[in-house]
Amino acid sequence: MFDLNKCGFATKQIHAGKHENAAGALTAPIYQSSTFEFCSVEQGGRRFAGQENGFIYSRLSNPTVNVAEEKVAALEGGEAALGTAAGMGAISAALWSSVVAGDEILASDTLYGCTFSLMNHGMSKFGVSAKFLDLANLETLKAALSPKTKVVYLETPCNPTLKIVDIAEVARIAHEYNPEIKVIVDNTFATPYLQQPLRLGADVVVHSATKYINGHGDVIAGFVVGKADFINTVRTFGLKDMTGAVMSPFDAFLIARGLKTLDIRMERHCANAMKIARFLHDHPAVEKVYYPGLEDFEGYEIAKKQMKLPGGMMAIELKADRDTAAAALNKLQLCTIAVSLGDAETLVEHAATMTHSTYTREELAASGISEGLVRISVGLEDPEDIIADFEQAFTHLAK
Ligand code: 7XF
Repeated sequence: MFDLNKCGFATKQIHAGKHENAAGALTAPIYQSSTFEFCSVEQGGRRFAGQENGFIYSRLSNPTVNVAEEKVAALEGGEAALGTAAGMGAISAALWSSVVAGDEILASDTLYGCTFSLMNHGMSKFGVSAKFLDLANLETLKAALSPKTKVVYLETPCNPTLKIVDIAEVARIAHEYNPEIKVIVDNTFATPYLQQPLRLGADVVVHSATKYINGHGDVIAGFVVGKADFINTVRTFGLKDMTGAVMSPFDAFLIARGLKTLDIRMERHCANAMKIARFLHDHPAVEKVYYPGLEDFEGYEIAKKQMKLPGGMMAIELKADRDTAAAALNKLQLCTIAVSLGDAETLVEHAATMTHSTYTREELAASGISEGLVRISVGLEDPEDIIADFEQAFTHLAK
């Protein structure tokens, strides 16, 4: 038998999750079915009791969703993966499967707005406390670990400031303190092509598959990846009972399709982003560029160590007041003003009033998210055209 485990990334993204079907279709069919037939009452009982493998009901598992799950598990180097209806579904199912009232989550101080809100405003109502720390500072982490700590949670590069956290060091420090602590990494910005947190010592990876994993801006979805035991708990408790946020078979089909080109897309996103970051860095209208591929970016060295390439995401601050900056960005013609990221189209958004509007002004300041921060998801267009669009929009700053 051909051993897919020994194959390269491109082979895995195409061939993992092979599915046998009666017609011999190359592409796994969309099993748009909520329930599955049992050949007898006894068989149904055995499946519910976990004594026999097989499908039961699509809130538990579904053959098309399994294809996407197997691809993501193979690409992240995890034993198993679980597909969910959204990135937030993955994060909430993973967290509710990891903590109980009285526990504490130590989280990075810069996170996607709804992840921050889930911990800060949501889970806190149920007796789970969250402390937000600068995890780029390992001494801060050491000082904060306590017997109550059950999860250390981070994004790297983080949304929206691209802050880089040293995954291997955070995992080492957390596990030295208590091997039971789950280090959960949101790998949405990097994707498994650029960074594989499980291989660096993290326990769990979560994804918003809405972004690069699917890559075509037509799906909301997520994944949890990790050890088979944990994924089974998330599937049978966090997903089945706590959130019900299951991935739809059609979305799984689109994701399995999108994943076949993940490496090629990421190479192009990164190549485009590097060119655009250099252009913005040298542009007189730009105050600051946040991009892990620029030598003067704070996390540059660690990004180089743990990422294959610096990614397709960046943020900028303009040398202009907020209204003038907004008026100039409104002149963009090729780039689209929209949240989300990782699509073929270049997307530009204002973090403080959009993706991170769940943060108060004080919380934004504490997280290093400036009021003027503009986030750019560099698309797959010709980089010269993206640059020309920013160039023409910036001419409106002077007026
Ligand atoms: O539930 P979703 O699929 O939208 O994923 C939530 C999520 C989780 N982790 C990270 C790092 C994310 O960036 C997201 C979603 N972020 C979008 C954005 O920042 O543009 C959401 C648009 S409001």
